[in-house]
Order: sequence, then structure tokens, then C-alpha cells
Amino acid sequence: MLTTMSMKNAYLLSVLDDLKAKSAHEPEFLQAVEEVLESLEPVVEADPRYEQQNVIGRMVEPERIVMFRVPWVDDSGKVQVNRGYRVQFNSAIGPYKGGLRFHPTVNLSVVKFLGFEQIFKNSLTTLPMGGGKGGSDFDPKGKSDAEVMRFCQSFMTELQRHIGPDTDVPAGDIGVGAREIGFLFGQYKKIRDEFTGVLTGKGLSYGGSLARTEATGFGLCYFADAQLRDNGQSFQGKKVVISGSGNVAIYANQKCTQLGGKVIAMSDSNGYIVDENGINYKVIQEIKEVNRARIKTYLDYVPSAKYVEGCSGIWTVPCDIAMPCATQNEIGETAADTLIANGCIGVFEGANMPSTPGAIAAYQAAGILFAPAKASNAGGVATSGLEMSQNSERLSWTFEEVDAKLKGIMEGIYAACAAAAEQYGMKGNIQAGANIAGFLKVADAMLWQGI
Ligand code: NDP
Ligand code: 2IT
Repeated sequence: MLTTMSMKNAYLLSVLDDLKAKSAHEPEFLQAVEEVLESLEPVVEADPRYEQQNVIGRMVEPERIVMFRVPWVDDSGKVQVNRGYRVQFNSAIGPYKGGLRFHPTVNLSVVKFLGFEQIFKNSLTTLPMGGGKGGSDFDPKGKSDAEVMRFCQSFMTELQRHIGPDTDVPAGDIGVGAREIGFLFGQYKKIRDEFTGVLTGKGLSYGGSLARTEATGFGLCYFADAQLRDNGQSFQGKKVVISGSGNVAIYANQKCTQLGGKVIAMSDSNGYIVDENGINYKVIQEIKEVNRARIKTYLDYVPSAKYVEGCSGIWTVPCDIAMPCATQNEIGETAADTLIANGCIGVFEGANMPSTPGAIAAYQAAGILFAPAKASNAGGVATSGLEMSQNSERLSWTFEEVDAKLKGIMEGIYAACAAAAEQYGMKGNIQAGANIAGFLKVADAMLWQGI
């Protein structure tokens, strides 16, 4: 899974070796850490304080991890048990902030990789948010609303003692959308007897922010647009392939279509659809958000489209722009090679860590554009930060106000990544720039605060 080591700095290598020995069974977490540490080599060499104060060694160790039993009763009266997690990774620049993922593949390694990435992503937003992530191996798919509610109530019965509007503010991620956030918020309020902004992604009637639903997908396209323009390109007339058909994918489709692109393929975990006439996001919205159905049913709306069973083949559909918006490691080296051979000019990540190290190496070797997730998908958490501000002020901003702030934040993140890459001698390497720019603010705060 891991790449051959190109890192030479003895301090970084010792931190990584130590972590590999301690976390040998956490491959996703090690992958995420190694990717960041490789970029930090010139930074650590330029400033001895990071080694003297062992900033990196501290950063790779979560401040706190909570793991708990989540018992609930299914509709047949049987008692089910799932495992719950919250990783409170780093609070140097603000309260822990990050989503909750409900999916059968959730384990400690997955939650730790997501929490680690979140530290740098949240720092890039420029808003005061630390890094955290949580979730459960519970699968909301195929469950009734009542089962999902009982699960969420049980999950929050334990989680509530570890979170708070100034301590840790969870939100959604895979399998956690408006329905789940509503049930979680209701239970928190009942137990704690307080109405606060303890969660983001809330419904508009009880403290949610306009444009939070759209934010990750819109933000991804604002970032991609900035990167394309900086390289003399645009979305205009481009064929776009978006994997996934959830929250991020749907609104990435809407915004990139508005910007002149044509989305010709989308997927779910069962398979993918191809529609050369362009996929209308409203159809996917109805299939996924209203009907909670499979993407295959797109053929009921557009019979001329094609459906292919199995999701990984989506990267064989020739496109100019690829936007992975489903899950981690969904583009491997072979898929990356196929994209490049088919003339793809850029990969813009909506999902967290969707490209394997081998895929990233292939993008770099081919010289195509690459937007790393922790920068390009930061629009979701940035807008969560804006939701927190509105909750504290007890005000709500208009859609236009939030959207304009989101656009400004994403353009600012692109500029910060590009500037950091150039400053450390890696002009154009937005991946390294994101890691460095995200790191510097957190590291500075840690140095000021002592151990
Ligand atoms: P949703 O649950 O709304 O949608 C997830 C989509 O990805 C579904 O189409 C799902 O298919 C597919 N998918 C999930 N897991 C797998 C898998 N193991 N294999 C194949 N397909 C899979 O989640 P989101 O849209 O919110 O999240 C998508 C990605 O974006 C995740 O990586 C998440 O961490 C990241 N992200 C989300 C943010 C947000 O604000 N929501 C913010 C930043 C990043 P199916 O329905 O068949 O399971
Ligand atoms: O990965 C992510 O940034 C998210 N799932 C959103 C987190 C948030 O707190 O809004």
C-alpha cells in the first residue's frame, strides 16, 4: 500500500518508523501520515524548532480517542450492537471539528486517517477549528427511519459527554446526512438541556446554515476553477466524470455544470451510469435524497443512458476532468494510468484520500493537474465553520452571503497552497503546498502553547 520511501530526513523517518511499529494495523492512517510527512521535509529542515520540540511526533498522536458500545433495538425487536468512535486529534487552533461517518467499513484506522487529514484541512480554511473525526460501523442503508433514529439516539447518549459547542463539533460524512444530524441533535438537546451549535449540517429550521448542503461540492468546483484558470484552462466544454452520487457528488455536478462542464458519468457502490448528454443533478438528487434508491434507476428517467455493474470501472470512461467524490483509495495506479491515457487533464478530489500513493505518483509523472482533498474538499467544513459563527451570533446569513464567503475561502486556499509550494521550491505542486500551508499554522500554535 505504501510507496517506496523517498524521504531522507532522519527526524521524520524516526517519527514514521515509530508510528509504523505502533500502528501496524492501521494502513489508511499510516498512508495519510506518510503523505503529509514527505511534503514537510523542506519545512522541518528550514526550522529546527519542529524537531527540537518534537512537533511532528506530537501531531501524529491524537490528543484523545473515545471508543464505545452502541446498542440499539431493530424493528424485529432484536438487540444490535455497533462500535462508535470519536478521535479528538488536535485542538491547537480551535475546538475539534470534523464529520461522523456511518459505514460498515469504519474502523479505528479509517477514523484516524480522516481525523489526521482534518487537522490540516481545517487549518487551511483559516477558521478557528481543530481536527477530529468519528463514526460507526453501523450501515444506515436498508434500515427504517425508526431504526436509524434509535441508533443515532444510542450513539449520542454516549457521545454527548465528550462534545460541546466549544469542545468538539461533529457534522456529517458518508452515511450521515440531514436525517441523521437531526436525530443526533434531538438527543443531545434532550440529554444536555441546551440548544447550541454542537453539530453542523443542521436543518434550516433549527440552526443550520444555508449553502451547507451544497458547500463541499460547490467548494470543490470553486477550487478546481481557480486551479484550472491559473493553468490557462477552464470547465468550459470539458467532459467531467464524478464518482459517487451522495452529498459531495450531487452538488459538484450542479456547480461544474453551471461553470460550463458536462458531467457524463456518476456512480454508487453498485455501479455507474454514463450519459453523454450530461447528467442533470436534480435527477440524482431525487434518486438519492428523496427515494434513497440505487443509481441504476437513472435509466427509468433517461432510458438512453448506459448502466454498468461494478463501481471501479467509472475511471475507464474517457474524460477531461475527474472528480472522485465517493471514498478513500478509489483511484489506484491502473485507474490513474487509464485516465491519463484517455487525455484527462486534471484530478480534483472531493472524497477524502481517494487517490492511492501510486495514483498520485502517476499524476505527477504525467504532469496533469492534481487538487489534493484536504484543500479541495475543505468547503464543507469551512461552511460548517460559518454555521458555527451564525449559531454564536444567533443570526442567519443569506445563501448568497454564505456562498460568496465559501468562494472566497476556496480561492484563498488555492492561493495559499500555490504560494507555500513556491516558497519551498515546489512551484505548481499543490499537494505539497496544501500540506505545508496547513501544517505551519497548527505547528506555530503548538509551539506558542508549549507541550
Ligand atoms: P454520502 O454518504 O452522501 O455519499 C457517498 C457516496 O459514495 C455514495 O454514492 C456511496 O455509494 C459512495 N460510496 C461510499 N463508500 C463507498 C465504497 N466503499 N465504495 C464505493 N462507493 C462508495 O457521502 P458524502 O458525499 O458526504 O461523502 C463522499 C466523500 O466526500 C467521502 O470521502 C467524505 O469523507 C468526503 N467529504 C464529505 C464532506 C461532506 O461535507 N459531506 C466534506 C468533505 C469530504 P452507496 O450509496 O452505494 O454507498
Ligand atoms: O471531511 C470533511 O471535511 C467533512 N466530512 C465535513 C466536516 C464538517 O465538520 O463539516
